[in-house]
Amino acid sequence: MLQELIKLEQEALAALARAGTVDEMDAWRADYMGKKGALTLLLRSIGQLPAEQRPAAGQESNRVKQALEAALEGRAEAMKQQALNAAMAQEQLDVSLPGRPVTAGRLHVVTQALRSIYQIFGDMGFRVEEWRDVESDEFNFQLLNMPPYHPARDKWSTFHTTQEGVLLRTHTSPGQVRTMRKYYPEPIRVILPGKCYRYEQVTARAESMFYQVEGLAVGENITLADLKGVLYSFAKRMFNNNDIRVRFRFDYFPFTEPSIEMDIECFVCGSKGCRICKHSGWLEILGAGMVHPTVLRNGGYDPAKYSGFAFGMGPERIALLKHSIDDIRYFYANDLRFLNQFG
Ligand code: FA5
Repeated sequence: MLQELIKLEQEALAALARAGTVDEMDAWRADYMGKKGALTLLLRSIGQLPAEQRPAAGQESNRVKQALEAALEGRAEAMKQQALNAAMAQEQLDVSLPGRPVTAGRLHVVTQALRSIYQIFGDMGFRVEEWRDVESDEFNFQLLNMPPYHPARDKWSTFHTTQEGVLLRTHTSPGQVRTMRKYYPEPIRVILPGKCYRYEQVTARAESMFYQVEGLAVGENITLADLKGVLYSFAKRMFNNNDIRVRFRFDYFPFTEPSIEMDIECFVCGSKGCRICKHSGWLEILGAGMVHPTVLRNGGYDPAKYSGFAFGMGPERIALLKHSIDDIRYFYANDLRFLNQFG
């Protein structure tokens, strides 16, 4: 028995030395130490030995078992070390390689224009308020003095949704009544930036998705002169030019009375006429007017006591002018060669 144990030990150690992979080591463990392994079977047979031989055989078999377990552990450790050394040799860090440049992001040119607008109106005491892109027909049209079938609705080619009375806002003006209802009876001075959507032909000066910044002031004794003063100060600061030429012309909006639009001299062509200014030398950047009494009433303010002005400007149009860009479609075409030129 003792001879057999010693023979088994030598054989097992030799086999272990040949095992070069984890699978081979698992097979070795099954061959010798598993349920039907050679050592296990030998240990089981000790019970059948004559009583006087059993203690010596038991002792020796324990020693062999421990020796094999220790050998297995040592072999596993050696293999781990080998794998680590191989990996380290292969994956050496080459500190002389140049690093990959980190490309810094920048603000989109329209975001820059929006932030300048917030800054300028912020300095004049206007706070920023945001409303929803998906609007109701009620706020986009009805409360702005455009009941169903009002012909002025045609001015805003609309994306309707499959849900009756729900649409993508065509302008930021629905925020006027929402803001009045929120702040009544406080005086109001807010700007309402956000995206607008129009189902119209995309051209060099018109996108189907674009930003507007609405402005609204409501209080006592607010006049058209206040509106013109605010817009003119804005234009001077936005274009960094105290001598900037602007012009106000009468316009029509159902929700303002009187209504005006503000044009700025076209910097793109130096007022000579180009496709951006439709060859007129002027570019319309906003519509505005005195808040219509019906709209004031819809917002909760009594037109006998309160008055107000409102305007809606297009930051993309302002960015076109500011940077002498001749096509609005560049803004959202996501061409970095264009966008990287700003900021
Ligand atoms: C309006 O949308 C009115 N809600 C503006 C307003 C507000 C009037 C408050 C009175 C009181 P209009 O459709 O003209 O008006 O658009 C206003 C501005 O948004 C335009 O001057 C222009 O700068 C910009 N804009 C309009 N349509 C587009 C478009 N398709 N692409 C880019 N900018 C546009």
